[in-house]
Amino acid sequence: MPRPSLPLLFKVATAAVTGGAALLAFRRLNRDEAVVSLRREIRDALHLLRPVAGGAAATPPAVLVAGIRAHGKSSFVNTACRALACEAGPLILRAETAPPGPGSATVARRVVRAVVAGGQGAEEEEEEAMVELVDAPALPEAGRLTRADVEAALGGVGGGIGAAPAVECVVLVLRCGGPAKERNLAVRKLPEIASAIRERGLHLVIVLTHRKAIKSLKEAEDVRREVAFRARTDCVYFMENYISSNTLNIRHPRALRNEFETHFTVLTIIRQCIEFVKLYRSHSSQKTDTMK
Ligand SMILES: Nc1nc2c(ncn2[C@@H]2O[C@H](COP(=O)(O)OP(=O)(O)O)[C@@H](O)[C@H]2O)c(=O)[nH]1
Ligand SMILES: [Mg+2]
Repeated sequence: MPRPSLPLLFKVATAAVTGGAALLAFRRLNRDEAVVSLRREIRDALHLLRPVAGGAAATPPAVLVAGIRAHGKSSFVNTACRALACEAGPLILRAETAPPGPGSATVARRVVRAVVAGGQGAEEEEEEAMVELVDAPALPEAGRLTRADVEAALGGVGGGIGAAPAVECVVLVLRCGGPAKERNLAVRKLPEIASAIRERGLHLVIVLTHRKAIKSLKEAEDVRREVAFRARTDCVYFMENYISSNTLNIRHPRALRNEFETHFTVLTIIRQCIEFVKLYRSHSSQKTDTMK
């Protein structure tokens, strides 16, 4: 049998490389489009959100980001801000984070306004859309955590100049990496935490950070099932936050690469929160109507 000539082999190899590159470019385009359309959906949902009972039309939804110290609450806030604002380049911290160890960077309740970037090439002047993320001081360690701590974290009714807004939805941040004993202890507290949140008429979303620490699909499914069962919710997401140590460079801050998984997950979580806020507002206004 005659051996294929070298130019033919070269042509086949070039065609294979070009085909592979085209497939990769197509996949990247599809992913970019998915993120852009999710962000557009968030903007539309925010514009359609009904006002707080008796409030101004433009009140942004207030989402409490709660959880135990060093589980990634502030990092979640920073990740959400980056994805909503469609930022590239170095990671900008809106909420201060601290490396693992004693002491937390978040000592006071802080409201971070996450602005949603406008549509690409949108000609007309669009109203600004934003979500208020409340970065709360940490809940005590799982072993000492009580229902009263959760109730205190949810705060009062809000209002007043400079006061944190009243919470309308809760994102509960839980680290899925790290010592399994610590995680199991926190997971066992979930029924108590979830019921304190629900008693306030609030919905909750659970975010399992440090996703890359989960080694197998089976482990992920086991953790997800356990968390969903204990907290009685299917709103459970795995996420790898953007963190500043990934941009460490001895000469200058390095640009952080945006990841499709992180962007898409955090935007999905925010979209879900807006839906829960919508439910919460319509329920509160029904209650106000029946009391009249
Ligand atoms: N690898 C990894 N590190 C994370 C993640 N989220 C947070 N961290 C790191 O965990 C530490 C504590 O995070 P921080 O957001 O300050 O926790 P907080 O106390 O709950 O607000 C910081 O060093 C972060 O860089 C994550 O998803 N993956
Ligand atoms: Mg913090």
